[in-house]
Amino acid sequence: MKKNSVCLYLITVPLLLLHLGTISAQQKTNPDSIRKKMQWFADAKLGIFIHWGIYSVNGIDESWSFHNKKISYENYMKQLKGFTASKYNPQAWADLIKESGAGYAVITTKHHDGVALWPTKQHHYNVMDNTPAKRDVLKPFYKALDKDGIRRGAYFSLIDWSYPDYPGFLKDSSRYKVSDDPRRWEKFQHFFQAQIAEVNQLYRPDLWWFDGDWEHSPEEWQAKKVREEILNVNPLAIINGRLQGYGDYETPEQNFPVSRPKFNWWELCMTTNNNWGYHPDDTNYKTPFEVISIFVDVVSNGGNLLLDIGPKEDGTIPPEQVHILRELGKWNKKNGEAIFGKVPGLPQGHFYGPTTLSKDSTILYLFLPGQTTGNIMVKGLVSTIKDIQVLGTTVHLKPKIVGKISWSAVPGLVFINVPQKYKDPYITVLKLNLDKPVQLYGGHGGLN
Ligand code: FHN
Repeated sequence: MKKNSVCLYLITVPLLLLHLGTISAQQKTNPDSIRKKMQWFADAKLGIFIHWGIYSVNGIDESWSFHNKKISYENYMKQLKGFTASKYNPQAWADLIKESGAGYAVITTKHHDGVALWPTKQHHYNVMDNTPAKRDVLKPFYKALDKDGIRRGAYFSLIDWSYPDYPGFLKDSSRYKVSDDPRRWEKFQHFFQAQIAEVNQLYRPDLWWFDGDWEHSPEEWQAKKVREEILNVNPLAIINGRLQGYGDYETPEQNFPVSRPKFNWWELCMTTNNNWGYHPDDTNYKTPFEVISIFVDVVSNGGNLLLDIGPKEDGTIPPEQVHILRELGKWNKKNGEAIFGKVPGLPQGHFYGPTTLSKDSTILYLFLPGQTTGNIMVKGLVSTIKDIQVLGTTVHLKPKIVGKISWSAVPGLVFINVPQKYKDPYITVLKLNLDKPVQLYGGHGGLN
């Protein structure tokens, strides 16, 4: 018998961190300098995104509908007269978000159409002065989030297609070029930065979610200064990666990464149907099962999910969206132990499905894709399994180790039989307690 050393790799948290690379959005931000403030975000895993604005009056594309000339600008702005917030119940919103299991919420303080949801002093459209809502709709929402212990996020569009000194307007026409009229651009710089300062002073968001940075360079946005001024007011504020290199984390949108992103922190923002804002003609809703599957996959790959809802102009949330959030919440209540405060799981190849680990990597969670029951298999698990529990139940299962050769250090295959009757209506989770931090065999088989 030849005694070869086996190819083992320990999955530990520090090792995972070593694998993380630098990325565009964090080029200017040293990951070590922000690691501490990012912890709540990394542990939260789920956020709820809210696109609420005058576009919900007609139920059309947020801002893009006039930019892309599906409606004239004049007719788009007529929606100001229909934004009532007449049934708005910010505490009910916060409670629903809490029920979903989310740890943070991000609301559109202002979209590309320039209409602010707070009473801006910058002489520009806002729901207090220009709509029948006639009030600051952000303040009571942030207060309700505070009450429920949910972190407060502020989406802020850098683009403002309504502001007379902003160059961009319609898809085929703009007002001017920055290089032709730098003074005019300076006016816009003062304006948008003053609005950011207002939001910062009024609500002190835990998280800034910028959007639209693609229209101008870091220098034109004065991105470094914008970051510094936010952090001067709240040094712990987190800034998303849409500030031309001055953000803290990456924000893939709608399209899901297949291989594990090498980002320090990332968040997939995704709609519940096909649109961000309220769109009654869009009935293409993801099912709770699809949303939970995507959520689990994101978390197992080290990311967060920012799941969007689009309330109506009166402040009610479409029932389909309420349903998705409630089902997600039910699942999280039962299975959330495998999600919140956990770290990405096994590298690909060990298990046909998503996995997560406890921070000390002595607990491995397996998510059974679809409603898989029957025999599942784990490959290359060197660590000994002390216990297997069907999460959210008192059921414990025994593994069967298959194909272990007594004199080889290569581990056998682990088979676990999961009876049909224990399956979760969405995704079943198995909790494997290991004898020590997880150790894996990553070789090519054979004798070593
Ligand atoms: O243009 C916007 C869009 O309307 C929506 O707000 C999304 C949300 O991430 N962001 C922009 C496109 O990237």
